[in-house]
Amino acid sequence: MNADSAVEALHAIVDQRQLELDDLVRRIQSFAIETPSWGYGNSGTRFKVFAWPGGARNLHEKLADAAMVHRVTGACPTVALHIPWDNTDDWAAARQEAESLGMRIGAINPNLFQDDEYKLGSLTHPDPAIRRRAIDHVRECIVIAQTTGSDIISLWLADGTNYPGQDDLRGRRHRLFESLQAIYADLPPGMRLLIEYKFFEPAFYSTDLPDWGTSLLMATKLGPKADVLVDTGHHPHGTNIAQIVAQLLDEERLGGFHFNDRKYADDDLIVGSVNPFELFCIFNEIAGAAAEGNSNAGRIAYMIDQSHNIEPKIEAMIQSVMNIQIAYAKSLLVDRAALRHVQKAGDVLAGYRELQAAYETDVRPLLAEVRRRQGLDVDPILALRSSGYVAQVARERAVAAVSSGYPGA
Ligand code: RM4
Ligand code: MN
Ligand code: MN
Repeated sequence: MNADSAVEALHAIVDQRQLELDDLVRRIQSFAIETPSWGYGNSGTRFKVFAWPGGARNLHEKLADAAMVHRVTGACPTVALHIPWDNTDDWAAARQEAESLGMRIGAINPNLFQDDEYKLGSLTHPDPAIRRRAIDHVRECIVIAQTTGSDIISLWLADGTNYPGQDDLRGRRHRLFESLQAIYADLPPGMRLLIEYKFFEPAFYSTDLPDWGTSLLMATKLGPKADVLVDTGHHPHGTNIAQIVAQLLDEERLGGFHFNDRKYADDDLIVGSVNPFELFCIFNEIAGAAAEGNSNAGRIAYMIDQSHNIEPKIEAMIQSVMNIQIAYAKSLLVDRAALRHVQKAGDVLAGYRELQAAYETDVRPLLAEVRRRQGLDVDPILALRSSGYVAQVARERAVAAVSSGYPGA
């Protein structure tokens, strides 16, 4: 399809659905996606970390890269931080620096997995002194969030066991809840605790927060300031993530996402690169709930969680943002009235075909229009490439020293 016929096809579907182009554009323009500071620095696999020329080495450089992504996409005004990876001794200054770049600090991610003390767990550790240390670290993150103007603490635990019998599973569960209660009690008004889950890795027998059900139980027991965070790379194969999203929306406990894609495990690949239809189905659930007035649908933190291995880091982030926007835009095109009608009639195929009609629509002309109206280049990747930014940071920043995860390598 050439560009003109794609525009015509788009207008046809917008008219047919009785959608207003201006309204669609506004909704896409107000859809914000948070990028992670850790996606701009060097990262890799346990085999090798390839140093990227210009890879961000500190908070200043990560903020600058995130600001560049926002400049070309117009969609990424916040950046998530990971503590202590992004530590600084002056958080008020960091906030100002972000603001001077037109950015805000987003979710604060405590790190409860890289200290020697955490070998047997952090919030679930058998030793109360180590649990206390982990709780104190999250408290420190709450203070950082307050100083930087962030309202989200995003918690992921590596806690678990490697062998049956290594620890008491119910005992760990009790310790987890008690630790979470201590953290929850410290949340200032307006701040939310997002509880992420992952079914495996680094623990191999049991993980203390393995699935959405456990996160939801903890959040429900804690109170209204706790919600569930869905990382799209954290489920066993075959899991229906869209259905999890539907359930969390229905319980009004969907706090946010960590978007990434994967072929095998927690691969942290460019969002929508492997399974764009799954991404669309997730957004279809959100758009469907929003159309019915579900209040949770309007307060979801859309965040990317990627760590790049061989991809150009800033481009990979921009491509992820574009792919998320595509899935979101398509979900807005679903004819909800027609869908309800055929579902009620029990017409199995017709329901699928309603989704397919939206999914197969080329929304790139729509996104081009969105960007044109924002004064942006219609292709953010090309905008980055022609800006000279990547070459400039490659010149200015020394190549960071990186290591392999394996001893002696
Ligand atoms: C985990 C999880 C967390 C992220 C860490 C680094 O797999 O996705 O969100 O902070 O990796
Ligand atoms: Mn994550
Ligand atoms: Mn992950």
